[in-house]
Amino acid sequence: MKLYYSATSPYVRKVYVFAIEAGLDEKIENIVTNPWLADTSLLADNPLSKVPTLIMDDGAVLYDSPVICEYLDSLNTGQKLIPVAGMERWMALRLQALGDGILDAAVMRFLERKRPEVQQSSDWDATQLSAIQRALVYLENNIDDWVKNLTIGQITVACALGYLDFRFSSDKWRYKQPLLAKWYSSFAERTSMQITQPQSS
Ligand SMILES: N[C@@H](CCC(=O)N[C@@H](CS)C(=O)NCC(=O)O)C(=O)O
Repeated sequence: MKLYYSATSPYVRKVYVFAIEAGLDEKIENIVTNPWLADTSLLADNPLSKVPTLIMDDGAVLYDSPVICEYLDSLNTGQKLIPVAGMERWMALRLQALGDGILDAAVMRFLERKRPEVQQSSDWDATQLSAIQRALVYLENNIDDWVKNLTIGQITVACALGYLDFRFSSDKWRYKQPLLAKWYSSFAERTSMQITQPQSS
C-alpha cells in the first residue's frame, strides 16, 4: 500500500497511529506530499487533493481518514480497533467524529491565521475555538465512558490533542481538563504516538 503523506497532517498521523496499533505500518510506503501545492499525482488520485489518501495494492484509491482506517481494520488480524457491531461500534465511531471535529476546527483556525491579517476574522476564530472547548469539556466530563478500550475513537482524540499542542500550545487546555490531560500523557507514551510526533516543515 502507498500513502500520500505529510508529516504535519494530524489526519495522516491518525492513520499511521492506527496502522501501527493494527500491526500494518510496515506494509505502507509513504509518498511525501504537500497537499496545498495541488501535487499532480495526488490530484489524479483524489480530486479533493487531501492527505491522507491511500493507494491499495491493486491500485484502487481510498480517501478520508475514517475510510482508510476502516480498510486497515479489515486487514487487521489482531484485536479490531473499530468494534464490528452494537453500541460499542457506534460509540467508537462517535468518539472518532468528535476527535475529527476538534481537528477540523483546529485546522480551520490554523489556516485562518495564515491568511493576510486584514482578511482574518476573529468571529470565525472564536466560533472554531468554542467548538473545540465544548468538545474538550465533553471529553473531560464523560471520560469514564470512553477510556476503557483502545479504539479508533481514542486514537483520533489523542491525535487531536497532539495537534492542539503542536499548533496551539499557548491555549493550555490541560488546566481545565485535568483528567483528559492525565489520560493523554499516558496515551502519548505509546510507541505509535511517539514515532508519529508531528515535525514542523
Ligand atoms: N476529513 C479528511 C480531512 C483531511 C484534510 O483536511 N487534510 C488536509 C491536511 S491536514 C489537506 O490535505 N488539505 C489540503 C486541502 O484542503 O487542499 C480526513 O479525515 O482525512
